[in-house]
Amino acid sequence: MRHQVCIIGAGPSGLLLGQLLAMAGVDAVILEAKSADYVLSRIRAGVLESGLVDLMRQAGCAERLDREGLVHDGFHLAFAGRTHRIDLRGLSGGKSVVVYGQTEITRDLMEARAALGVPTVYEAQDVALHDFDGSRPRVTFRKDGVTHEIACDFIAGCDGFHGISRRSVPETAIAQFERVYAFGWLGLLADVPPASEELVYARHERGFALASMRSHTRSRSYIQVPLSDQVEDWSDERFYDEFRRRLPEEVAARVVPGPSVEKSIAPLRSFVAEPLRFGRLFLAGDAGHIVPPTGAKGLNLAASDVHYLASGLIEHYRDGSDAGIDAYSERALRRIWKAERFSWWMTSMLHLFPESGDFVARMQLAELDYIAGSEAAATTVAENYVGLPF
Ligand code: FAS
Ligand code: PHB
Repeated sequence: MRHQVCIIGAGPSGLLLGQLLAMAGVDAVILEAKSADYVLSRIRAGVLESGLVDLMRQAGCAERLDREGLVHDGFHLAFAGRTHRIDLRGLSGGKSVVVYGQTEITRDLMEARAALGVPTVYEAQDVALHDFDGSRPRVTFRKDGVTHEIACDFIAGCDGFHGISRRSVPETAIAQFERVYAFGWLGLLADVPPASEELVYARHERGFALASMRSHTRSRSYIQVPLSDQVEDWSDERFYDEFRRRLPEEVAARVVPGPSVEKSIAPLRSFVAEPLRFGRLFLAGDAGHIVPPTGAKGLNLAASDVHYLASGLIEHYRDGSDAGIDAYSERALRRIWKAERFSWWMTSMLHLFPESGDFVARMQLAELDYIAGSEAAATTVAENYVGLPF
């Protein structure tokens, strides 16, 4: 088989890249290790920057998003018995975010790809990347016991943090920057109304909590838990009791407990690989970087990577220019590092770090009090949360 581009991974990065390339007439195949149903079963992000919304519109996949997505003009910070609203629209010059589950983004992109009839191989096993440091890269994989080979011009590694693409790069050719946090987020999805119209990020002496949602009838709730905890340690009842204790009273009073549709613990990590290009191989999305979800940046960073990479590849085939692909890594990393900073800063400010002592706890409260009392400080929160320009 031969394709112009071989994309590894059918998560949001791979699917969005595939859609943008297909619409520009670039021939790309996607190889995905899991089944489509398995990919759709993963509950991940929930807040979209306007940049991602615009890309979905550009990809012709935003009809349901525009109909069902919830536009949010602000969110709340709760700390020390107080609640302060960050006026996103007012402080960012009119921008907002859209609440719409990553699962729905993935579903919309999968359906659009199927409608175009362009190739996706699900349950592709033992994907291996070859000769991407030369001019004739290849990808091999096994499907139903048969080994296949794809010759291509470029490989897009969109296979997430645990994928094969980044691991195929020689260790001497890549620098990796990482911070692992000593806690995770226990997330619970339930078909009950959210406790607040807008998201509430709560810093509490017992630990962080986030009241989020997927719609007016489906809530998404999180609490910080030690990495030693297992999801089996947390019954729905125990979760809701702890969740309420960490929220402001007026919000806690509106928590409607309901049976968990999904419940899981996600570890928190900051991670960046440099560079993001190795000859004919490009890394995009979680394959190249990870952020703690506190800043709602993970999925949105994948979108800006894909924007830069798709533009560069289309320019290569349409205009015969390699300026875009040559600039991809540096251009993507500049935006990645700023999102890493914001996500690390929000995580450092809102979570319990018992090992860091009382001084850090006081610094967190001072930071939050400063944001609540300074338009300049709140503006930096707002402009990062809605997403810095592409
Ligand atoms: P993904 O990991 O989504 O997709 C990679 C795809 O590649 C997967 O389908 C995988 O099966 C496939 N793959 C892996 N190895 C392969 C191989 N060898 N061959 C072929 N295919 C392979 N972000 C937020 O903004 N907010 C959140 O609340 C949030 N919560 C998260 C919770 C968890 C548990 C995780 C892991 C991430 C979370 N994120 C969150 C970040 C998440 O949304 C990612 O940013 C987003 O999924 C990135 O999309 P992709 O880059 O496509 O990677
Ligand atoms: C979510 O709804 O899953 C969500 C929202 C905001 C975040 C993280 C997760 O910062």
